[in-house]
Amino acid sequence: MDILITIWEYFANNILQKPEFMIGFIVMIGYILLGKPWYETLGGTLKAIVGYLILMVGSIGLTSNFRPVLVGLKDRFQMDAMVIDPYFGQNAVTAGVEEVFGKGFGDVMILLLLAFIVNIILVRFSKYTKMRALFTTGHIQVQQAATAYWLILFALPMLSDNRLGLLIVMALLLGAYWSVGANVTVKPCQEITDGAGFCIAHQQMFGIAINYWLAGKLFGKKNKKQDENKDIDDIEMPGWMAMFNDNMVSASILMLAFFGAILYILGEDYLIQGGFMKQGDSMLFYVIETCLYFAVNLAILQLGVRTFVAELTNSFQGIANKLLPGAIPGVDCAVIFGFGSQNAVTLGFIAGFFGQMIAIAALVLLQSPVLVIAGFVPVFFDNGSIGLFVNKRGGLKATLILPFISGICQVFGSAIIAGWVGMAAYGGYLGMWDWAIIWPIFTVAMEYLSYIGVAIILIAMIVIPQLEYRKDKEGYFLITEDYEAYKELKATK
Ligand code: ASC
Repeated sequence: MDILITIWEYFANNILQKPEFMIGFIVMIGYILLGKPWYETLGGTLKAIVGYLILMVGSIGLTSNFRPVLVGLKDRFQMDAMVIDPYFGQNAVTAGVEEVFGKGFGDVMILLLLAFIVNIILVRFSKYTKMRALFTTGHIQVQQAATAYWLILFALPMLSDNRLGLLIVMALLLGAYWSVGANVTVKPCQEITDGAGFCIAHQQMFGIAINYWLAGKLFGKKNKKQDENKDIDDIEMPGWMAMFNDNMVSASILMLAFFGAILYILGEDYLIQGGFMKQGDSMLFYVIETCLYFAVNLAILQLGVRTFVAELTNSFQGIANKLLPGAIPGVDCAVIFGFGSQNAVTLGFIAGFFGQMIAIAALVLLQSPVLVIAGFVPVFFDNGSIGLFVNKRGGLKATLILPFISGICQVFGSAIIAGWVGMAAYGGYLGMWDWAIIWPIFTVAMEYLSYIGVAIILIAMIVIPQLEYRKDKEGYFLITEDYEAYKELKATK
């Protein structure tokens, strides 16, 4: 038994939690199952790993460039506030969980194993469960497990002395959330990517599905003449504004206007003290460089996506043919930035940021006991991807309005839940869409209905894919198995 645990821990530490190697591992297994020669298998695996590493250079570049700037607002205005960001959320759990509940969370590896098994079983029996998505983003699962641990212990304190019970509740809740959440993004992702064959396994899966649905309902393209309902990339800008059609130019200008303003609010003195800028450097050129890095990192991220997505989805045929029929891989939300309208990413991000700013101002004005500082990861990765999705169905209007509302919800939702469960006192909360809106609802259900609440959540999760399947029995599996045939099916209807 010990040896098995050691092997699993080695796998979980080095592969499962490192999405670049997890993707490489999946590609390798997929090509082996397809019977590809060793050199193609090796080549595909290496390309997938390199591609994912490139994506991470872009993603980490964005975060490390802009996170400190946003967090700086906290120090600059001497606010005692909690930062909504996965990294700060995880730190808060590490710092506080022992003090609050008298025990730390040492079972991450076992939990990951159990939840991964739950995910695989649910997908293996997709014929019955209708769940089609394999989660591949272990670094996200670890962050979520930490937050879920706190929320579950808070709501079900009797589990605190029952290690096995706690593990079972966590594995079931998280395993179901991962399987169902990724599954609800299957259709939006296939529609955006013209059937690229992946879905999202991240922190705003319900956020994407709900906003995509809302975009169709509220901003659907019924009136094609209206410019605001058009895909942003199809809007022809008049005269000099045509430069906004180039997404590198538009991202640079928007970031200069918007992030430039924030940098000036922080001020030269603060930036020098904080080590962002060197004494004697030009503030103007520091601002230009910092803001333009947004477009640079976005371009790197897209190169990474282009490098590995084809390898992943081609090789996954092997897994879908032999092991998990009808399944597709669930990947980081950043992967979607390789598709769709890039301008929608930037606009969604900025609209979300305005939403967050307004919500933060409201907390200050209302003298809320919990104040929030915007974290870069939720504000960009959530609202950028929501913007990209809703643009497809609702054009410019949807891209400005829905991420704006999401920004408001992220701040209020996080302030309420983190204040209530006591995480705010430790300086951070995960803050991503599903964790600001869906998991607080789960927590209320568990707090007030105890195990019945857990059962209700699980039943609701199990029912969601069934309802989706009922709505479109013919197309439901076709959409992942053969997107061209799916489109023909839809065209004939
Ligand atoms: C997160 C998180 C990250 C980013 C990254 C986006 O939620 O913890 O590091 O999003 O996955 O590419």
